[in-house]
Amino acid sequence: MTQSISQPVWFYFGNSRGTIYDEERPDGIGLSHSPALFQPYFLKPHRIQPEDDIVNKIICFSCLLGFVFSGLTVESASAAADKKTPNFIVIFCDNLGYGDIEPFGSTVNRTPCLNRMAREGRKFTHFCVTAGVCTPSRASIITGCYSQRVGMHWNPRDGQVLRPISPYGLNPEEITIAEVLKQKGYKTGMIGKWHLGDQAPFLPTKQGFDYFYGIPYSDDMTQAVGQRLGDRLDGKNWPPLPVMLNDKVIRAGVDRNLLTKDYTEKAVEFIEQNKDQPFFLYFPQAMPGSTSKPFASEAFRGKSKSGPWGDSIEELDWSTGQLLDKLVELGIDDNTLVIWTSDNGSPMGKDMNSTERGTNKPLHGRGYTTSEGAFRVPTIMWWPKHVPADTTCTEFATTMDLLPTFADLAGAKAPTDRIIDGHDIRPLILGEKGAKSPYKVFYYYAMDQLQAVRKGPWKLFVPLKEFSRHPHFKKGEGSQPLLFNVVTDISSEHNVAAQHPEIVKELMDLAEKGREDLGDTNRPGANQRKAAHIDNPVPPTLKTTSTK
Ligand SMILES: [Ca+2]
Repeated sequence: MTQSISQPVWFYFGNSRGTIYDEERPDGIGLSHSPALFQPYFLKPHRIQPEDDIVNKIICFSCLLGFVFSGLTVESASAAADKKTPNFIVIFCDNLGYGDIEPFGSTVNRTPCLNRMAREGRKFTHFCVTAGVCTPSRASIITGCYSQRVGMHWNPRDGQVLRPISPYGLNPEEITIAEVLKQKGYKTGMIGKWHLGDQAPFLPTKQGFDYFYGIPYSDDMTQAVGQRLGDRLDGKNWPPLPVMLNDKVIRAGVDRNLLTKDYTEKAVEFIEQNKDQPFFLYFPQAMPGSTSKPFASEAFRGKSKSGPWGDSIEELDWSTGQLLDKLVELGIDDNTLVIWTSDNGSPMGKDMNSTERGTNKPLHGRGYTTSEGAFRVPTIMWWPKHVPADTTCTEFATTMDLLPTFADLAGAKAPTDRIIDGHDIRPLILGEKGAKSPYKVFYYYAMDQLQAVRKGPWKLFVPLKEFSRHPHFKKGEGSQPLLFNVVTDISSEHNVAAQHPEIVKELMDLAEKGREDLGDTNRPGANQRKAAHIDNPVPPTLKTTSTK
């Protein structure tokens, strides 16, 4: 006999010390609470001076690779690069839910290009991100680590996602996918939403990217929102949305309706320019994003069956088609692995049956939580003649796996001087017979709080005395252990904790190991690293970035 768990109804815009951010609700709960109230554990930030950055990087790479990392070395590596070394394109949508596209069951949004991508490629149905929100999820995909590992899960100024003019950023000492691939002479580009630090030492160009075009944070963090915040979060100094080219702001303010179109044109250009050498394009799209009414260009606006949310998704679909078509046209399609996924599940509307703010169905729960709907993201991999066409991988894998997998495919070395949480999932991507998930355990954190653990098909929500947000319990009531078989019970409806005490115990023990390693509320983990911090952050504007 199983106990049925109902979906709690709660207000979906904010949480107590998080940053669920919506431009229409600048007074969202997340912005009004002092983080100090919760006394969370926070690592003392590593302070760096901007000019130390390059030195740090050189030291770091020298240790790792055993040679001095210089322009000349990269040049030689490039010349020697094996022509067969694959290109990598990672398309990372924002807040797009599991059920928002046709290959994963949408019946409202038309996604012909993604249908084609799935038909010619491989769907991953148990592919997870490491956080229900932007910044920590992005820290993981780029470093191959839990955000708690690299200190990007929370900070006392911003909460769980960075806001403009934050003194915090991904530590330049962390090694990103771009830096790993630079070992092999890859040309590395990033187009879109960064959200791992808007200050000069934290920009993509300081994390291994040769080229950056986009906005250093979320496009919903506009000057108008900042004005409404006033002194809070330095809101009154938030600049017009800074569109950056490499280290410089080149436009102050942007028509957000044109973001997908603009980013797509830049991505196609990047592919054309680098077609004759191995390249890595990290393409974090801005849409559908954190606003209740996402943006789309005129060709898509008002055209879908699910309002602005659907319009933006249909334009993202078009965008993907443009890239795939370009690869085919240039004859490099069978030498390019394209991965399409999302940074976390959709927030969903007040009415969980509506698709007006996306849907994670048939998975349980909203984005911004530790639900399956927040963590499991619709993922398609495409690499003609390599990734088996029209197949599905049901094994568990995560965004943390991209770094070690790309390193392996490129013949580069993943870092060995530090813990990397991801695994090489090449056998899963290539559809090798009998390939299994390399994960012995996976942890679901909400900021610094461990809420759930997965092993095999089992996901256990550990009991908690208090929490700021929970996908199955209301705030203030505490939580009981819940055990779901997330493979057979796709909607997490049947708590079978009472039937499987031995599995509950095993997962509770694994939870404790996770806490020792990655920490928990008011408890540091033994193997956490630090975010970086600078003392005097400045708004990124045309003026502040015009001179060095
Ligand atoms: Ca997001």
